[in-house]
Amino acid sequence: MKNKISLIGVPMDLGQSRRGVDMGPSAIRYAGAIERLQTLEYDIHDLGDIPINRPGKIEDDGKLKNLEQVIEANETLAKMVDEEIQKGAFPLILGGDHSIAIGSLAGISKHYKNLGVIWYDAHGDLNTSETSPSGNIHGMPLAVSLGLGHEKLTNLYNYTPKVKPENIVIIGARSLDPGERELIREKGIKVYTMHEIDRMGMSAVMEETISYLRERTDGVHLSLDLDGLDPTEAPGVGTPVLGGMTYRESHLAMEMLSESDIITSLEVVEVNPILDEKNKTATLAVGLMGSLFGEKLK
Ligand code: B3U
Ligand code: MN
Ligand code: MN
Repeated sequence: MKNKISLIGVPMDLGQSRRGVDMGPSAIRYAGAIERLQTLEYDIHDLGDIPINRPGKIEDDGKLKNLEQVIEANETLAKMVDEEIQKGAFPLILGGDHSIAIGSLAGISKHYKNLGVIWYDAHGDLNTSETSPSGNIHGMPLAVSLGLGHEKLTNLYNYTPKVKPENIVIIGARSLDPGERELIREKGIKVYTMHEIDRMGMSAVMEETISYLRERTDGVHLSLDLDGLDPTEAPGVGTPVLGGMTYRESHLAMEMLSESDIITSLEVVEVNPILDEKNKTATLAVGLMGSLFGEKLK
């Protein structure tokens, strides 16, 4: 892993309907993210939070809620991420809701021929405005990155698609809408649902994931949605789904990724301090970052 890390906060809550996830970057910083990585001897630069054009009254209906604001924030994010990679830094993006993955991937993917993506999440985030049951853009970023959905989203940063379906691995899925299931089947996207994790164990799931991505990609973005974990351990998320990955399984996954050294960018999303218990979920997120960045090996 690169020694230089650029941290970018994205206080965005407009991609879904529960307020509070805009405070995610503060909560994760407050839980000691920077100190944790400094202890591991990384050279970490906190670039602060990007500005979000957040209206006083937030529109909460429609097919693509707050589309213009989501686009604007993601354009800013894409540009910053792109610049930091050009400077040779590892981008570490703190959300915010998962709609910010649209901007992260737009800034990252142009630096790779075959960017791999690990989507650690209870959800597939593979809806389009047509298939979405909610109109929430945080349920769409993976589809958008495949080039599916509203043209203003798919064409963000002036190119599409950002990722190829065969370069994606979804881990922890247990809440998939009908349109998402169809897309997974149609595109042959690799998914380890909770069923596979229970049957195979996390160790085998990660071994397969790592060797699969190592063969076909030249960089791997880890998109870490905290609702991938079980809500008993990560209660501070907007759309909790029972039966998720445990604290131990998640640390094991991060440690195996650390040993493999395949991860080239990271985003941590969906931490909602209002719904949390004493910053438990943000603290868990920082612990997972510690494991991913090599705590065990130091
Ligand atoms: N699939 C549903 C629910 C959802 C997606 N992502 C989250 N929730 N966090 C949707 O609204 O698209
Ligand atoms: Mn998600
Ligand atoms: Mn999710």
